[in-house]
Order: sequence, then C-alpha cells, then structure tokens
Amino acid sequence: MTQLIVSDSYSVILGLGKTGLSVARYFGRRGHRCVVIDTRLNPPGLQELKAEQPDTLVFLGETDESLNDFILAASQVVISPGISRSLPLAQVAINNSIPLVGDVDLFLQEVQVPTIGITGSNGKTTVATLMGNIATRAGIKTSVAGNIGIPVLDTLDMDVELYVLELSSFQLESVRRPDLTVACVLNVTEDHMDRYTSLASYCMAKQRIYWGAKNVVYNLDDKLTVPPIIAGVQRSGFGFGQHHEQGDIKYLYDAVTKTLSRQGETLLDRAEIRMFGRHNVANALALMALCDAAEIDLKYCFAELEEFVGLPHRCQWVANHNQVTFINDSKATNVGASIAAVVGIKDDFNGVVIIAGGDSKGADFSVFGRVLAEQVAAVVLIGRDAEQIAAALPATVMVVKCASLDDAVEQAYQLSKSGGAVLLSPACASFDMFKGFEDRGEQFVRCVARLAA
Ligand code: UMA
Ligand code: ADP
Repeated sequence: MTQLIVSDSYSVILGLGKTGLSVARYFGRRGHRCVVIDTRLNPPGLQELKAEQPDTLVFLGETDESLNDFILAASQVVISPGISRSLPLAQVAINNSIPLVGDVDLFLQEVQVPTIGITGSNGKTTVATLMGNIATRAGIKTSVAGNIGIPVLDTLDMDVELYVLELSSFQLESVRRPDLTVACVLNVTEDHMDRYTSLASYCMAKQRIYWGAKNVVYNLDDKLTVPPIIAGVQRSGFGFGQHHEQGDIKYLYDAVTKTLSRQGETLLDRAEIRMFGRHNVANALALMALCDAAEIDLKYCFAELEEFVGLPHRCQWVANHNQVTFINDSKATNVGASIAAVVGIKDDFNGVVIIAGGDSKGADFSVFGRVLAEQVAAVVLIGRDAEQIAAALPATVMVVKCASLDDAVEQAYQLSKSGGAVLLSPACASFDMFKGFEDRGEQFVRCVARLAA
C-alpha cells in the first residue's frame, strides 16, 4: 500500500458502475479520499473517474487477498448494489467490523427533508414515478431517484423538498437503518434467486425498509410485506376484498362496485384510472396510502391517475393487426410480474398468447406453469432458459419454441384468434439475447411492425 493511503483516512468503493462513480464524486465533493475496486476490467465509470479524479487509486479485474489490506485500513467500505455481500472482500470488511454500507445508507445519513422509500418485487418504478408526479402536482419540489436509474447521491445537494426513492433489495441489504418518513413494500414474489439463498433471505432484505420508519404502507393481500408492529408507527394497508386488521388505515378495492375506498368511504371509480390491469389498481391504492402518509392531498393523486397511461415496456399497447392486439410487457423480468400481466389483461381479450423466456435468474417456474395452463391459449418460448419453462408446463398446453423474436411474434400471431392478444411478458431477464429490457421491448415493437407491413 502507498504511504498516502496508510496515513490518510479513506473509504473503499466496491464497484465502478453508476453507483460507484456517484459515490466517488460524493467523496470528492467532501474532500474525502477513496480507493475504487471493480472486478470488471473495463467498468462503465472508468473513463469519467480517471478524468475527474486522476489521483484516485483504482484496482480492476479479479480480486484476491492482496487487496485485503486496503479493506482493513479503510474507515468504511461502500458496496455497489450489483455486488453480493458474499464477495470475499466484502466478507473481510464484515469479519473485521469495518462498516460495509451502500450509497443509500450514505444518502440517508445526510438527507434533511421528508423521504418516501418504495420497494417490492414489482411496481416500484410505476409507483415511484407516479408518486413523484403527484407530489410535483401538489407544488412540492420533488426528486425521484434510486434503483429507477438515478444514483441517490447525485441528487443529495439539490434544492429538494421531498425525496421519493425506488429501493431494490440489493440496495436495502446495505442500509443500516433507513429512518424513512414513509416506507412501502408493494409485494414480494420470487426474484434474483441467483443472488439469494432463499425467498426468506430476499424478503428480509426488502423488510429492512421498515426500520425506523414513521409511517408504513403494505399489501394486505401479501403476508411477506407485513411490517413489524412498533409503537407510534402509523400503519396503512391496501388490498382487494375484505380486511379487518385493527389499527391500520385500509385502502381497499371492491370488485363488485369497481371502486376504491379508504376506511369504507368510496373515493374513486376504477374507470377513472387509465392504466390497465388489476395490478395497477393495487398500485393506485398504494399511492393513495402513500399520499395520506406524506400529507399530500388526494386530489392530486386522482388527477394523476386519470391521466397517466403507464410507463413504456409495462403492459404497453403496441398495435392492433387483423383484430389481434400486441402488448409489450418486456419489463416483466420475473414470474410475479408476468402472472400479474396475464391475470390483469386476460378478461379483456379472446385468448392471450404469451411470449416468454430468457435468463431465468434461477427462478422456479412451477407456479408460472400452472397459471399459464389455466390462463393462456398458447405459450411461445424464446431464450436461454426456454426449456426450463417448457418443463414446468403441463402436456395439455400448446407450446412453440423459437430461435428469434421475429419468429416468436409470427408464431404467436398465427396462434391467436380474432379479438385475442399477443403478450410479450418474458418472466425472465433479457441479457441472453438483448442489451436490456428496453432493447427487448423495442425489438418487439419492430417485429410487430414488420409483421403488419
Ligand atoms: N459488477 C461486477 N463487478 C463489480 C461491480 C459490478 O461484475 O465489481 C456487475 C454486477 O454484478 C452487475 C453490474 O456489474 O451485473 C452492474 O452493477 P453495479 O452495482 O455497478 O450497478 P450500477 O451501474 O451502479 O447500477 C445500480 C443498479 N444496478 C443493480 O442493482 C444491478 C441499478 O438498478 C440502479 O438503477 C443504479 O444502481 C442507480 O441506483 C438496475 C437493476 O437492474 C436498473 N436493478 C435490479 C432490478 O431492478 O431488478 C435490482
Ligand atoms: P419494478 O420497478 O419493480 O420492476 P415496474 O413498475 O417497472 O416495477 O413494473 C415491472 C413489471 O411489473 C411490469 O411488467 C409491470 O406490468 C408489472 N407490475 C407493475 N405493478 C405491479 C404490481 N403491483 N404487481 C405485480 N406486477 C406489477
């Protein structure tokens, strides 16, 4: 180690992607030294860091024990969300009581204004985006950041009155005590099973969001979202049907009257929400609860719900060709999201043909197989782990495997009936065939255009 490092207090940054670069910039602004380590040879933030902080030490490529001394002499280690805490260097920090924190932890130590945190397996980006829009409508200077794509520390010194943070389980793992104004878990279904040893450990990471929160918002229909009962914490629950949990403020959807209520008082008709699908009714209920907890007038929430048509790649209408509707749900990168899409749209169409498959991330497709057998007309499979989904489908299901997305769109169209829908909702990550979920969704749109030409 250089003399410079031994004599100075410094932090180690693990990872030089978006997060690592934002952490290095944050330390730079505060005149604090850092050492950066990334297991990739050419991480995304390298050129910018070299240009902005030429004196910062950077170690790239496979890590080994020779780097342990840098960890042992550091005042803290800041780990990027894409790196597992089981990485040997991270374990060195843990075993030697050196704080191993994430960028969100650093952010929350400093933030001075109300902060809403939103997590869940699905719906985070939709709800965080809408929450930001609603608060802005209410005249509050709002910043939406986090897993949505904007590293939280990049927004720290801005003129902001309210932060809305989309938080992933990866980020929550490395937050000590969030102490949020409002903390929300939308739902917990299996995801990232290539990183977690069990659904329980994934769920525990999500539940960390509740620590120290003044208000908690959870899903009454999903046990894994239920927060611990703590004196003085205001609890709000949202869900479908009847619920009698005492002490909670309840936001419920009545499928008979098709209305959304708070504590039994009808507040909104389903027809006034422009996004489609049952899961978006759940998102609307969550937003009502979040607004009340953050003391934002519900009139701004209703105005937003009446206008917002949904984000791209999330159950997005693409085209209608010869009475067949094409829907892009490329953002469905796990089983829970795809099930929500299928269940949410199937009553609107004369049969749904789903295009699924990709990188499974270690998922268990048994429930998915059963749901598809009941709910869809046919299954068209693409991608590396197509065979795993095929194996989970009962023999009665019509299945076609395709080598390209173009072929999949063509086959799905051929299998559709008039009034039916072709739904791209892969239940898998995209990196085996595409640059990301946006690329997959955009290519789907182009395939549909070629088919219809
Ligand atoms: N990586 C290495 N070696 C390293 C560091 C990273 O191989 O030393 C790999 C990771 O395994 C991962 C990739 O590089 O595959 C990116 O990891 P990162 O930690 O450098 O990621 P960032 O660029 O900092 O982006 C992260 C979030 N990425 C992840 O959690 C994987 C972004 O969420 C987030 O928008 C960004 O911080 C700003 O907060 C993306 C994501 O995929 C959208 N999130 C997952 C999800 O939504 O399912 C959780
Ligand atoms: P996230 O940021 O958690 O990935 P998004 O809002 O980007 O969530 O949506 C991801 C996928 O989940 C999309 O396919 C979308 O249709 C679906 N989805 C959105 N809200 C919900 C919900 N409340 N429950 C289940 N699935 C949902």
